[in-house]
Amino acid sequence: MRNSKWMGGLVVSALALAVSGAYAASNSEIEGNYHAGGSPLENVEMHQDVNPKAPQMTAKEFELAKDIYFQRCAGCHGVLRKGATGKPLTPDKTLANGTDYLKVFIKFGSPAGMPNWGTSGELTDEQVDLMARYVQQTPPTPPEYGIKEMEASWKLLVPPDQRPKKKENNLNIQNLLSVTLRDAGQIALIDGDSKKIVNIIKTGYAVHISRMSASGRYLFVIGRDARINLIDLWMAKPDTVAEIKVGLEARSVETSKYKGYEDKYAIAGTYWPPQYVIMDGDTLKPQKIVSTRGMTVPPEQEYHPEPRVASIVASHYHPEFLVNAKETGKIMLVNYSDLKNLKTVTIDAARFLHDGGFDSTGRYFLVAANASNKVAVVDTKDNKLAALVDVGKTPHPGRGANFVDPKYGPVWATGHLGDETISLIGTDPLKHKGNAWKVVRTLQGQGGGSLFIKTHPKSKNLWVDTALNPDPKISQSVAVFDINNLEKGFAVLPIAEWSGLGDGAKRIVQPEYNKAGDEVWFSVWSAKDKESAIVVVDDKTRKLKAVIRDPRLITPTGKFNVYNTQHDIY
Ligand code: DHE
Repeated sequence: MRNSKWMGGLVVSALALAVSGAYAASNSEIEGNYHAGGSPLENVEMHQDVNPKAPQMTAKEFELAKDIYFQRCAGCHGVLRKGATGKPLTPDKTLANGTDYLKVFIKFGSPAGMPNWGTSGELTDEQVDLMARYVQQTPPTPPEYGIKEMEASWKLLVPPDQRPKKKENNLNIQNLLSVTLRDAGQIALIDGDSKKIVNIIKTGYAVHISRMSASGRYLFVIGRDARINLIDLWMAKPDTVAEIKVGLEARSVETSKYKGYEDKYAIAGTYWPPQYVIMDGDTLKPQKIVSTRGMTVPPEQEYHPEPRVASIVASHYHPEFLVNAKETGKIMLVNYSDLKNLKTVTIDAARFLHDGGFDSTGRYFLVAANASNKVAVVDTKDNKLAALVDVGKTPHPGRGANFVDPKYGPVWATGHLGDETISLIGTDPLKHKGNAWKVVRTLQGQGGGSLFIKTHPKSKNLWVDTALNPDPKISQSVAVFDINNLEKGFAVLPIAEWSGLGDGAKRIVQPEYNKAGDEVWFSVWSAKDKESAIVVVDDKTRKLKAVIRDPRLITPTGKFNVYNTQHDIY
Protein backbone atom coordinates (compact mmCIF):
# COMPACT_ATOMS: atom_id res chain seq x y z
CA MET A 1 0.00 0.00 0.00
CA ARG A 2 2.68 2.20 1.11
CA ASN A 3 4.20 1.69 -2.25
CA SER A 4 1.02 2.43 -3.99
CA LYS A 5 0.55 5.47 -1.75
CA TRP A 6 4.06 6.54 -2.53
CA MET A 7 3.57 5.79 -6.16
CA GLY A 8 0.32 7.71 -6.07
CA GLY A 9 2.12 10.59 -4.46
CA LEU A 10 4.75 10.38 -7.12
CA VAL A 11 2.14 10.44 -9.81
CA VAL A 12 0.31 13.36 -8.24
CA SER A 13 3.49 15.34 -7.82
CA ALA A 14 4.61 14.48 -11.36
CA LEU A 15 1.22 15.61 -12.58
CA ALA A 16 1.45 18.69 -10.40
CA LEU A 17 4.82 19.35 -11.84
CA ALA A 18 3.53 18.83 -15.31
CA VAL A 19 0.52 20.99 -14.64
CA SER A 20 2.51 23.65 -12.88
CA GLY A 21 5.05 23.42 -15.65
CA ALA A 22 2.27 23.65 -18.16
CA TYR A 23 0.68 26.23 -15.97
CA ALA A 24 3.96 28.03 -15.83
CA ALA A 25 4.18 27.76 -19.61
CA SER A 26 0.66 29.01 -20.09
CA ASN A 27 1.37 31.47 -17.31
CA SER A 28 4.34 32.91 -19.19
CA GLU A 29 2.24 32.75 -22.31
CA ILE A 30 -0.51 34.72 -20.55
CA GLU A 31 2.21 36.90 -19.14
CA GLY A 32 3.55 37.32 -22.62
CA ASN A 33 0.17 38.09 -24.15
CA TYR A 34 -0.56 40.45 -21.32
CA HIS A 35 2.58 42.38 -22.21
CA ALA A 36 1.08 42.85 -25.65
CA GLY A 37 2.71 39.67 -26.80
CA GLY A 38 6.39 39.04 -27.40
CA SER A 39 8.08 41.03 -30.15
CA PRO A 40 7.46 39.50 -33.59
CA LEU A 41 11.18 39.77 -33.98
CA GLU A 42 12.02 37.92 -30.82
CA ASN A 43 13.25 34.93 -32.77
CA VAL A 44 14.74 36.99 -35.58
CA GLU A 45 18.45 37.76 -35.55
CA MET A 46 18.81 41.51 -35.19
CA HIS A 47 21.61 43.67 -36.54
CA GLN A 48 23.62 44.86 -33.55
CA ASP A 49 24.86 48.37 -34.15
CA VAL A 50 27.42 49.88 -31.81
CA ASN A 51 25.23 52.95 -31.63
CA PRO A 52 22.14 52.26 -29.49
CA LYS A 53 20.34 55.13 -31.19
CA ALA A 54 20.46 53.44 -34.60
CA PRO A 55 16.98 52.31 -35.68
CA GLN A 56 16.23 48.60 -35.47
CA MET A 57 17.13 46.38 -38.39
CA THR A 58 17.16 42.64 -38.69
CA ALA A 59 20.46 41.11 -39.72
CA LYS A 60 18.82 40.11 -43.02
CA GLU A 61 17.59 43.65 -43.66
CA PHE A 62 21.06 44.99 -42.91
CA GLU A 63 22.69 42.66 -45.46
CA LEU A 64 20.08 43.52 -48.10
CA ALA A 65 20.51 47.23 -47.47
CA LYS A 66 24.30 46.86 -47.54
CA ASP A 67 24.04 45.34 -51.03
CA ILE A 68 21.78 48.11 -52.28
CA TYR A 69 24.07 50.69 -50.74
CA PHE A 70 27.22 49.32 -52.42
CA GLN A 71 25.44 49.00 -55.72
CA ARG A 72 23.47 52.24 -55.86
CA CYS A 73 24.70 54.77 -53.33
CA ALA A 74 28.38 54.18 -52.66
CA GLY A 75 29.28 55.69 -56.03
CA CYS A 76 28.32 59.14 -54.87
CA HIS A 77 28.54 58.82 -51.08
CA GLY A 78 31.59 56.51 -50.77
CA VAL A 79 31.69 52.96 -49.43
CA LEU A 80 32.59 54.39 -46.02
CA ARG A 81 29.86 57.01 -46.48
CA LYS A 82 32.29 59.91 -46.06
CA GLY A 83 30.77 61.67 -49.10
CA ALA A 84 32.25 62.88 -52.40
CA THR A 85 29.95 63.90 -55.25
CA GLY A 86 27.16 63.18 -52.79
CA LYS A 87 26.92 64.38 -49.20
CA PRO A 88 28.46 62.43 -46.28
CA LEU A 89 26.01 59.87 -44.81
CA THR A 90 27.77 59.21 -41.53
CA PRO A 91 25.53 58.47 -38.50
CA ASP A 92 26.31 61.82 -36.87
CA LYS A 93 24.45 63.39 -39.78
CA THR A 94 21.86 60.79 -40.62
CA LEU A 95 20.68 60.12 -37.05
CA ALA A 96 20.07 63.83 -36.69
CA ASN A 97 17.97 63.75 -39.88
CA GLY A 98 15.94 60.74 -38.70
CA THR A 99 14.15 58.06 -40.70
CA ASP A 100 11.19 60.11 -41.96
CA TYR A 101 13.36 62.91 -43.35
CA LEU A 102 15.69 60.41 -45.00
CA LYS A 103 12.80 58.55 -46.56
CA VAL A 104 11.52 61.72 -48.22
CA PHE A 105 15.02 62.61 -49.44
CA ILE A 106 15.65 59.16 -50.88
CA LYS A 107 12.21 58.98 -52.46
CA PHE A 108 12.10 62.41 -54.13
CA GLY A 109 15.79 63.27 -54.64
CA SER A 110 17.13 66.80 -54.87
CA PRO A 111 18.02 69.36 -57.59
CA ALA A 112 21.68 69.05 -56.60
CA GLY A 113 21.85 65.69 -58.29
CA MET A 114 20.48 63.17 -55.75
CA PRO A 115 18.37 60.92 -57.98
CA ASN A 116 14.69 60.49 -57.08
CA TRP A 117 15.11 56.82 -56.20
CA GLY A 118 11.47 56.31 -55.17
CA THR A 119 9.43 58.32 -57.65
CA SER A 120 11.62 57.11 -60.53
CA GLY A 121 10.67 53.55 -59.66
CA GLU A 122 14.23 52.43 -58.96
CA LEU A 123 13.48 51.66 -55.28
CA THR A 124 10.20 50.46 -53.78
CA ASP A 125 8.75 52.17 -50.69
CA GLU A 126 9.97 49.25 -48.57
CA GLN A 127 13.47 49.64 -49.97
CA VAL A 128 13.36 53.39 -49.37
CA ASP A 129 12.43 52.68 -45.72
CA LEU A 130 15.19 50.07 -45.49
CA MET A 131 17.81 52.48 -46.83
CA ALA A 132 16.65 55.30 -44.56
CA ARG A 133 17.29 53.04 -41.56
CA TYR A 134 20.50 51.58 -43.01
CA VAL A 135 22.29 54.90 -43.45
CA GLN A 136 21.78 55.58 -39.74
CA GLN A 137 23.79 52.48 -38.81
CA THR A 138 27.54 52.58 -38.31
CA PRO A 139 29.09 52.01 -41.77
CA PRO A 140 30.43 48.46 -42.04
CA THR A 141 34.02 48.14 -43.25
CA PRO A 142 33.79 46.52 -46.68
CA PRO A 143 36.16 43.61 -47.33
CA GLU A 144 39.50 44.11 -49.14
CA TYR A 145 39.86 42.46 -52.54
CA GLY A 146 43.17 41.05 -53.69
CA ILE A 147 44.57 38.78 -56.39
CA LYS A 148 42.91 35.70 -54.84
CA GLU A 149 39.44 37.21 -55.14
CA MET A 150 40.18 38.59 -58.62
CA GLU A 151 41.50 35.27 -59.94
CA ALA A 152 38.54 33.45 -58.41
CA SER A 153 36.23 35.70 -60.45
CA TRP A 154 38.32 35.60 -63.68
CA LYS A 155 36.80 33.65 -66.63
CA LEU A 156 38.69 33.15 -69.90
CA LEU A 157 35.70 32.07 -71.99
CA VAL A 158 37.50 32.05 -75.37
CA PRO A 159 41.32 31.94 -75.20
CA PRO A 160 43.07 34.23 -77.73
CA ASP A 161 44.26 31.31 -79.90
CA GLN A 162 40.65 30.10 -80.34
CA ARG A 163 39.32 33.50 -81.44
CA PRO A 164 38.58 34.43 -85.09
CA LYS A 165 41.69 34.99 -87.20
CA LYS A 166 39.68 37.54 -89.23
CA LYS A 167 36.41 39.41 -88.76
CA GLU A 168 33.58 36.84 -89.05
CA ASN A 169 30.68 39.26 -89.43
CA ASN A 170 29.86 41.82 -92.08
CA LEU A 171 29.21 44.62 -89.59
CA ASN A 172 30.74 48.03 -90.12
CA ILE A 173 32.22 47.73 -86.62
CA GLN A 174 33.76 51.19 -86.77
CA ASN A 175 30.21 52.55 -86.70
CA LEU A 176 28.94 50.21 -84.01
CA LEU A 177 27.76 51.78 -80.73
CA SER A 178 28.06 50.16 -77.33
CA VAL A 179 25.05 51.40 -75.34
CA THR A 180 24.94 51.18 -71.54
CA LEU A 181 21.65 49.65 -70.37
CA ARG A 182 22.40 50.80 -66.88
CA ASP A 183 19.77 49.16 -64.65
CA ALA A 184 19.53 46.03 -66.78
CA GLY A 185 23.21 45.25 -66.26
CA GLN A 186 23.65 44.85 -70.01
CA ILE A 187 24.97 46.67 -73.04
CA ALA A 188 23.25 46.84 -76.40
CA LEU A 189 25.50 46.69 -79.45
CA ILE A 190 23.70 48.81 -82.07
CA ASP A 191 24.72 48.98 -85.72
CA GLY A 192 25.13 52.71 -86.42
CA ASP A 193 24.24 52.26 -90.10
CA SER A 194 21.06 50.18 -89.78
CA LYS A 195 20.16 51.35 -86.21
CA LYS A 196 19.45 47.69 -85.47
CA ILE A 197 20.44 45.96 -82.20
CA VAL A 198 23.17 43.43 -83.07
CA ASN A 199 23.40 41.87 -79.62
CA ILE A 200 22.41 42.45 -75.99
CA ILE A 201 25.27 41.35 -73.75
CA LYS A 202 24.99 40.67 -70.02
CA THR A 203 27.61 42.70 -68.16
CA GLY A 204 28.23 43.99 -64.63
CA TYR A 205 25.56 45.45 -62.37
CA ALA A 206 24.76 49.11 -63.14
CA VAL A 207 27.07 48.89 -66.10
CA HIS A 208 28.85 52.17 -66.54
CA ILE A 209 31.22 52.79 -69.41
CA SER A 210 32.75 51.19 -72.49
CA ARG A 211 36.25 51.79 -73.77
CA MET A 212 37.93 50.55 -76.96
CA SER A 213 41.15 48.68 -77.56
CA ALA A 214 43.82 50.47 -79.60
CA SER A 215 43.13 47.92 -82.38
CA GLY A 216 39.42 48.83 -82.56
CA ARG A 217 38.57 45.12 -82.24
CA TYR A 218 37.88 44.74 -78.51
CA LEU A 219 35.35 46.48 -76.32
CA PHE A 220 35.98 46.76 -72.57
CA VAL A 221 32.83 47.29 -70.51
CA ILE A 222 32.87 47.96 -66.76
CA GLY A 223 29.99 47.85 -64.30
CA ARG A 224 29.66 49.62 -60.96
CA ASP A 225 30.02 46.18 -59.39
CA ALA A 226 33.56 46.22 -60.83
CA ARG A 227 32.88 43.45 -63.29
CA ILE A 228 34.66 43.84 -66.65
CA ASN A 229 33.57 42.19 -69.90
CA LEU A 230 36.06 41.88 -72.77
CA ILE A 231 33.98 41.70 -75.95
CA ASP A 232 35.37 40.53 -79.31
CA LEU A 233 33.75 42.50 -82.16
CA TRP A 234 35.20 40.11 -84.79
CA MET A 235 33.02 37.15 -83.70
CA ALA A 236 30.14 36.17 -85.96
CA LYS A 237 27.98 37.64 -83.22
CA PRO A 238 30.18 39.92 -81.06
CA ASP A 239 30.20 38.63 -77.49
CA THR A 240 32.22 38.28 -74.27
CA VAL A 241 35.50 36.36 -74.49
CA ALA A 242 36.77 37.08 -70.96
CA GLU A 243 35.48 38.61 -67.76
CA ILE A 244 36.71 39.46 -64.27
CA LYS A 245 35.50 41.25 -61.13
CA VAL A 246 38.24 43.62 -59.92
CA GLY A 247 36.66 44.84 -56.67
CA LEU A 248 33.32 45.78 -55.09
CA GLU A 249 32.83 49.06 -56.93
CA ALA A 250 34.41 50.59 -60.04
CA ARG A 251 33.96 53.17 -62.77
CA SER A 252 36.88 53.07 -65.17
CA VAL A 253 38.71 50.78 -67.54
CA GLU A 254 41.29 51.42 -70.29
CA THR A 255 43.94 49.65 -72.41
CA SER A 256 47.54 50.54 -73.18
CA LYS A 257 47.85 52.73 -76.26
CA TYR A 258 51.57 53.57 -76.47
CA LYS A 259 53.41 52.45 -79.63
CA GLY A 260 54.71 48.90 -79.22
CA TYR A 261 52.47 48.26 -76.22
CA GLU A 262 49.09 48.56 -77.95
CA ASP A 263 46.55 46.51 -75.94
CA LYS A 264 49.35 44.64 -74.13
CA TYR A 265 47.74 45.67 -70.86
CA ALA A 266 44.32 46.66 -69.60
CA ILE A 267 43.78 48.64 -66.41
CA ALA A 268 40.75 49.12 -64.16
CA GLY A 269 40.34 51.46 -61.23
CA THR A 270 38.05 50.69 -58.30
CA TYR A 271 36.10 52.81 -55.88
CA TRP A 272 36.37 49.94 -53.43
CA PRO A 273 38.87 48.86 -52.58
CA PRO A 274 40.67 52.12 -53.46
CA GLN A 275 43.17 50.63 -55.92
CA TYR A 276 43.86 49.87 -59.54
CA VAL A 277 44.82 46.62 -61.23
CA ILE A 278 46.84 46.08 -64.39
CA MET A 279 45.78 43.01 -66.36
CA ASP A 280 46.86 41.20 -69.53
CA GLY A 281 45.07 43.08 -72.30
CA ASP A 282 43.92 40.04 -74.29
CA THR A 283 42.67 37.89 -71.39
CA LEU A 284 42.07 40.20 -68.36
CA LYS A 285 44.38 37.97 -66.28
CA PRO A 286 45.19 40.18 -63.27
CA GLN A 287 48.89 41.01 -62.87
CA LYS A 288 49.56 43.99 -60.61
CA ILE A 289 47.40 45.59 -57.92
CA VAL A 290 48.33 48.98 -56.47
CA SER A 291 46.52 50.76 -53.64
CA THR A 292 45.76 54.49 -53.94
CA ARG A 293 45.45 55.05 -50.16
CA GLY A 294 47.55 57.97 -49.07
CA MET A 295 47.75 61.67 -48.41
CA THR A 296 45.55 64.33 -49.90
CA VAL A 297 47.17 67.07 -51.95
CA PRO A 298 48.55 70.17 -50.20
CA PRO A 299 47.72 72.21 -48.21
CA GLU A 300 45.87 69.57 -46.10
CA GLN A 301 48.18 66.59 -46.78
CA GLU A 302 46.14 64.35 -44.50
CA TYR A 303 45.74 60.57 -44.82
CA HIS A 304 42.69 59.38 -46.74
CA PRO A 305 41.57 55.71 -46.37
CA GLU A 306 39.47 55.63 -49.53
CA PRO A 307 40.79 57.61 -52.55
CA ARG A 308 38.51 56.15 -55.22
CA VAL A 309 39.90 55.74 -58.73
CA ALA A 310 37.94 58.00 -61.09
CA SER A 311 38.87 58.40 -64.76
CA ILE A 312 41.78 56.59 -66.38
CA VAL A 313 43.33 57.31 -69.77
CA ALA A 314 46.28 55.84 -71.62
CA SER A 315 49.13 58.15 -72.64
CA HIS A 316 50.15 58.34 -76.29
CA TYR A 317 53.57 59.77 -75.35
CA HIS A 318 54.86 57.19 -72.88
CA PRO A 319 54.00 53.60 -71.86
CA GLU A 320 51.84 55.01 -69.10
CA PHE A 321 48.33 55.04 -67.68
CA LEU A 322 47.06 58.27 -66.19
CA VAL A 323 45.09 57.31 -63.05
CA ASN A 324 42.97 59.92 -61.23
CA ALA A 325 42.36 59.43 -57.48
CA LYS A 326 39.20 61.30 -56.50
CA GLU A 327 39.50 62.09 -52.80
CA THR A 328 43.26 62.80 -52.63
CA GLY A 329 43.41 64.81 -55.86
CA LYS A 330 46.48 62.88 -57.00
CA ILE A 331 47.09 62.03 -60.65
CA MET A 332 49.40 59.04 -61.10
CA LEU A 333 51.27 58.43 -64.35
CA VAL A 334 51.92 54.70 -64.03
CA ASN A 335 54.67 53.36 -66.30
CA TYR A 336 53.73 49.81 -67.31
CA SER A 337 56.96 48.94 -69.14
CA ASP A 338 58.19 46.98 -66.11
CA LEU A 339 55.40 45.79 -63.81
CA LYS A 340 57.84 44.26 -61.34
CA ASN A 341 59.61 47.59 -60.86
CA LEU A 342 56.70 49.93 -61.33
CA LYS A 343 57.65 53.56 -61.87
CA THR A 344 55.01 56.19 -61.12
CA VAL A 345 55.02 59.97 -61.40
CA THR A 346 52.51 61.40 -58.92
CA ILE A 347 51.12 64.85 -59.68
CA ASP A 348 49.37 67.01 -57.07
CA ALA A 349 46.23 68.28 -58.81
CA ALA A 350 43.02 69.13 -56.91
CA ARG A 351 40.66 67.03 -54.78
CA PHE A 352 37.62 65.21 -56.14
CA LEU A 353 38.97 64.33 -59.56
CA HIS A 354 36.25 62.84 -61.74
CA ASP A 355 35.88 62.63 -65.50
CA GLY A 356 37.88 64.17 -68.32
CA GLY A 357 39.33 63.86 -71.79
CA PHE A 358 42.20 64.79 -74.05
CA ASP A 359 42.60 68.08 -75.89
CA SER A 360 42.40 67.84 -79.70
CA THR A 361 46.14 67.01 -79.97
CA GLY A 362 45.95 64.08 -77.54
CA ARG A 363 48.83 65.50 -75.50
CA TYR A 364 46.99 67.28 -72.71
CA PHE A 365 44.48 65.56 -70.43
CA LEU A 366 41.85 67.85 -68.89
CA VAL A 367 40.02 66.41 -65.89
CA ALA A 368 37.30 67.90 -63.69
CA ALA A 369 38.04 68.16 -59.97
CA ASN A 370 34.32 68.53 -59.64
CA ALA A 371 33.77 69.34 -55.97
CA SER A 372 36.74 71.77 -56.20
CA ASN A 373 35.17 73.64 -59.15
CA LYS A 374 38.42 73.27 -61.11
CA VAL A 375 39.79 71.52 -64.18
CA ALA A 376 43.29 70.06 -63.91
CA VAL A 377 45.40 70.02 -67.08
CA VAL A 378 48.13 67.36 -67.31
CA ASP A 379 50.87 67.50 -69.96
CA THR A 380 51.28 63.77 -70.74
CA LYS A 381 54.46 64.48 -72.73
CA ASP A 382 56.37 66.33 -69.99
CA ASN A 383 54.48 64.49 -67.21
CA LYS A 384 53.68 67.71 -65.41
CA LEU A 385 50.63 69.64 -64.26
CA ALA A 386 50.17 72.33 -66.92
CA ALA A 387 47.49 74.20 -64.98
CA LEU A 388 44.61 74.17 -62.53
CA VAL A 389 41.77 76.17 -64.09
CA ASP A 390 38.91 77.67 -62.06
CA VAL A 391 35.60 76.96 -63.81
CA GLY A 392 31.89 76.95 -62.84
CA LYS A 393 30.17 74.91 -60.08
CA THR A 394 30.81 71.16 -60.19
CA PRO A 395 32.18 70.73 -63.70
CA HIS A 396 31.08 67.47 -65.36
CA PRO A 397 32.56 67.18 -68.87
CA GLY A 398 32.38 63.44 -69.59
CA ARG A 399 35.36 63.57 -71.92
CA GLY A 400 34.63 67.20 -72.80
CA ALA A 401 34.33 68.74 -76.29
CA ASN A 402 37.15 69.99 -78.52
CA PHE A 403 36.62 72.63 -81.20
CA VAL A 404 38.11 75.83 -82.66
CA ASP A 405 36.51 78.94 -81.18
CA PRO A 406 36.32 81.55 -84.00
CA LYS A 407 37.91 84.15 -81.70
CA TYR A 408 40.10 82.21 -79.23
CA GLY A 409 41.33 79.24 -81.24
CA PRO A 410 41.38 75.60 -80.05
CA VAL A 411 39.33 75.08 -76.87
CA TRP A 412 38.08 72.23 -74.68
CA ALA A 413 34.63 72.72 -73.15
CA THR A 414 32.85 71.47 -70.05
CA GLY A 415 29.31 71.88 -68.72
CA HIS A 416 28.47 71.92 -65.00
CA LEU A 417 26.22 70.07 -62.60
CA GLY A 418 25.97 73.04 -60.24
CA ASP A 419 25.23 75.92 -62.63
CA GLU A 420 24.08 76.67 -66.16
CA THR A 421 27.43 77.78 -67.54
CA ILE A 422 29.70 76.13 -70.09
CA SER A 423 33.42 76.91 -69.69
CA LEU A 424 35.65 77.01 -72.77
CA ILE A 425 39.35 76.53 -71.89
CA GLY A 426 42.08 77.53 -74.38
CA THR A 427 44.18 74.47 -75.29
CA ASP A 428 46.85 75.82 -77.65
CA PRO A 429 49.98 76.97 -75.76
CA LEU A 430 51.88 77.36 -79.03
CA LYS A 431 49.80 79.49 -81.39
CA HIS A 432 47.33 80.93 -78.82
CA LYS A 433 49.69 81.20 -75.84
CA GLY A 434 47.73 83.97 -74.17
CA ASN A 435 44.57 81.80 -74.14
CA ALA A 436 46.15 78.55 -73.00
CA TRP A 437 44.84 76.93 -69.82
CA LYS A 438 42.37 79.64 -68.95
CA VAL A 439 38.62 80.06 -69.42
CA VAL A 440 38.45 82.15 -72.60
CA ARG A 441 34.69 82.16 -72.91
CA THR A 442 31.72 81.26 -70.70
CA LEU A 443 28.47 80.31 -72.39
CA GLN A 444 25.07 80.39 -70.70
CA GLY A 445 23.37 77.01 -71.11
CA GLN A 446 19.80 75.93 -70.38
CA GLY A 447 20.41 75.24 -66.69
CA GLY A 448 22.38 73.24 -64.14
CA GLY A 449 22.45 69.45 -64.06
CA SER A 450 24.56 69.11 -67.19
CA LEU A 451 26.38 65.80 -67.47
CA PHE A 452 27.77 65.66 -70.99
CA ILE A 453 28.84 67.91 -73.81
CA LYS A 454 29.92 66.87 -77.31
CA THR A 455 30.96 67.99 -80.76
CA HIS A 456 32.83 66.44 -83.68
CA PRO A 457 35.67 67.71 -85.94
CA LYS A 458 33.22 67.68 -88.90
CA SER A 459 30.44 69.49 -87.03
CA LYS A 460 29.62 73.13 -86.32
CA ASN A 461 27.39 72.21 -83.40
CA LEU A 462 28.13 72.05 -79.68
CA TRP A 463 25.56 69.88 -77.86
CA VAL A 464 24.95 70.19 -74.11
CA ASP A 465 22.63 67.97 -72.07
CA THR A 466 21.03 68.94 -68.72
CA ALA A 467 19.96 65.45 -67.70
CA LEU A 468 19.88 66.12 -63.94
CA ASN A 469 18.07 69.45 -64.05
CA PRO A 470 14.93 69.27 -61.84
CA ASP A 471 12.81 71.07 -64.48
CA PRO A 472 11.45 68.42 -66.91
CA LYS A 473 11.35 70.97 -69.74
CA ILE A 474 15.11 71.29 -69.38
CA SER A 475 16.04 67.68 -68.53
CA GLN A 476 13.92 66.44 -71.44
CA SER A 477 15.51 68.64 -74.07
CA VAL A 478 19.01 69.52 -75.21
CA ALA A 479 20.75 72.79 -75.99
CA VAL A 480 22.80 73.24 -79.15
CA PHE A 481 25.17 76.11 -79.97
CA ASP A 482 26.43 77.16 -83.39
CA ILE A 483 30.21 77.10 -82.97
CA ASN A 484 30.55 79.79 -85.63
CA ASN A 485 28.20 82.09 -83.78
CA LEU A 486 28.45 81.33 -80.08
CA GLU A 487 27.22 84.79 -79.13
CA LYS A 488 23.82 83.89 -80.56
CA GLY A 489 23.20 81.55 -77.66
CA PHE A 490 21.62 78.12 -77.81
CA ALA A 491 18.68 76.55 -79.57
CA VAL A 492 16.61 73.93 -77.74
CA LEU A 493 15.62 70.61 -79.33
CA PRO A 494 12.66 68.77 -77.72
CA ILE A 495 14.31 65.35 -77.85
CA ALA A 496 11.94 63.62 -75.39
CA GLU A 497 8.96 64.87 -77.37
CA TRP A 498 10.54 63.59 -80.60
CA SER A 499 10.93 60.16 -79.01
CA GLY A 500 7.14 59.79 -78.84
CA LEU A 501 7.41 58.04 -75.46
CA GLY A 502 4.68 58.23 -72.80
CA ASP A 503 5.03 59.63 -69.29
CA GLY A 504 8.10 59.20 -67.11
CA ALA A 505 11.39 60.90 -66.21
CA LYS A 506 12.81 60.69 -69.80
CA ARG A 507 16.12 62.39 -69.04
CA ILE A 508 18.03 63.27 -72.21
CA VAL A 509 21.61 62.20 -71.61
CA GLN A 510 24.97 62.08 -73.41
CA PRO A 511 25.17 63.18 -77.05
CA GLU A 512 27.34 60.77 -79.09
CA TYR A 513 28.28 61.07 -82.78
CA ASN A 514 28.37 58.36 -85.37
CA LYS A 515 31.65 57.69 -87.17
CA ALA A 516 30.81 59.99 -90.10
CA GLY A 517 30.12 62.84 -87.72
CA ASP A 518 26.77 63.66 -89.36
CA GLU A 519 24.45 62.12 -86.75
CA VAL A 520 24.11 62.77 -83.01
CA TRP A 521 22.58 60.06 -80.82
CA PHE A 522 20.79 60.92 -77.55
CA SER A 523 19.56 58.55 -74.84
CA VAL A 524 16.01 59.12 -73.64
CA TRP A 525 16.62 57.70 -70.15
CA SER A 526 13.37 56.71 -68.46
CA ALA A 527 12.88 54.86 -65.20
CA LYS A 528 13.48 51.18 -65.33
CA ASP A 529 9.76 50.35 -65.50
CA LYS A 530 9.04 52.88 -68.25
CA GLU A 531 9.98 52.81 -71.93
CA SER A 532 13.24 54.44 -72.99
CA ALA A 533 14.56 55.16 -76.45
CA ILE A 534 17.46 56.54 -78.48
CA VAL A 535 16.83 59.57 -80.67
CA VAL A 536 19.08 60.21 -83.67
CA VAL A 537 19.37 63.81 -84.93
CA ASP A 538 20.77 64.92 -88.28
CA ASP A 539 23.73 67.09 -87.25
CA LYS A 540 23.51 69.42 -90.29
CA THR A 541 19.76 70.12 -90.25
CA ARG A 542 19.31 69.51 -86.50
CA LYS A 543 16.13 67.62 -87.53
CA LEU A 544 14.91 64.28 -86.19
CA LYS A 545 16.39 61.43 -88.23
CA ALA A 546 15.39 58.26 -86.37
CA VAL A 547 14.00 56.96 -83.08
CA ILE A 548 15.23 53.58 -81.86
CA ARG A 549 12.58 52.00 -79.65
CA ASP A 550 12.90 48.43 -78.40
CA PRO A 551 11.67 46.86 -75.16
CA ARG A 552 15.24 45.65 -74.60
CA LEU A 553 16.48 49.26 -74.34
CA ILE A 554 16.21 49.54 -70.53
CA THR A 555 17.60 52.77 -69.00
CA PRO A 556 20.03 53.54 -71.86
CA THR A 557 22.61 56.13 -70.77
CA GLY A 558 26.19 56.16 -72.16
CA LYS A 559 26.72 55.39 -75.84
CA PHE A 560 30.19 54.75 -77.23
CA ASN A 561 30.81 54.82 -80.98
CA VAL A 562 33.68 52.38 -81.67
CA TYR A 563 35.66 54.63 -84.01
CA ASN A 564 35.21 57.87 -82.01
CA THR A 565 36.04 56.14 -78.71
CA GLN A 566 39.08 54.40 -80.19
CA HIS A 567 40.43 57.70 -81.54
CA ASP A 568 39.37 60.03 -78.72
CA ILE A 569 37.06 62.05 -81.00
CA TYR A 570 34.79 64.36 -78.99
FE1 DHE B 1 29.51 58.21 -64.54
C1 DHE B 1 32.02 58.46 -66.89
C2 DHE B 1 31.82 58.18 -62.05
C3 DHE B 1 27.04 58.57 -62.21
C4 DHE B 1 27.18 57.98 -66.97
N1 DHE B 1 31.53 58.32 -64.48
C5 DHE B 1 32.38 58.42 -65.56
C6 DHE B 1 33.75 58.47 -65.10
C7 DHE B 1 33.69 58.36 -63.73
C8 DHE B 1 32.30 58.28 -63.35
C9 DHE B 1 34.87 58.35 -62.76
C10 DHE B 1 34.99 58.58 -65.98
C11 DHE B 1 35.43 57.20 -66.38
C12 DHE B 1 36.64 57.24 -67.30
O1 DHE B 1 36.67 58.13 -68.17
O2 DHE B 1 37.52 56.40 -67.13
N2 DHE B 1 29.43 58.37 -62.52
C13 DHE B 1 30.49 58.31 -61.68
C14 DHE B 1 30.05 58.44 -60.30
O3 DHE B 1 30.78 58.33 -59.27
C15 DHE B 1 28.65 58.84 -60.32
C16 DHE B 1 28.58 60.34 -60.05
C17 DHE B 1 27.77 58.16 -59.30
C18 DHE B 1 27.64 56.68 -59.47
O4 DHE B 1 26.83 56.10 -58.82
O5 DHE B 1 28.31 56.08 -60.30
C19 DHE B 1 28.30 58.56 -61.77
N3 DHE B 1 27.50 58.27 -64.59
C20 DHE B 1 26.66 58.40 -63.51
C21 DHE B 1 25.29 58.33 -63.89
O6 DHE B 1 24.28 58.35 -63.13
C22 DHE B 1 25.24 58.29 -65.36
C23 DHE B 1 24.68 59.62 -65.87
C24 DHE B 1 24.33 57.21 -65.92
C25 DHE B 1 24.87 55.83 -65.73
O7 DHE B 1 24.97 55.13 -66.75
O8 DHE B 1 25.22 55.49 -64.61
C26 DHE B 1 26.72 58.15 -65.71
N4 DHE B 1 29.60 58.23 -66.54
C27 DHE B 1 28.53 58.09 -67.38
C28 DHE B 1 28.99 58.09 -68.76
C29 DHE B 1 30.37 58.22 -68.72
C30 DHE B 1 30.73 58.32 -67.33
C31 DHE B 1 28.11 57.97 -69.98
C32 DHE B 1 31.34 58.22 -69.89
C33 DHE B 1 31.34 59.52 -70.55
C34 DHE B 1 32.29 59.49 -71.72
O9 DHE B 1 31.94 60.13 -72.70
O10 DHE B 1 33.34 58.85 -71.61
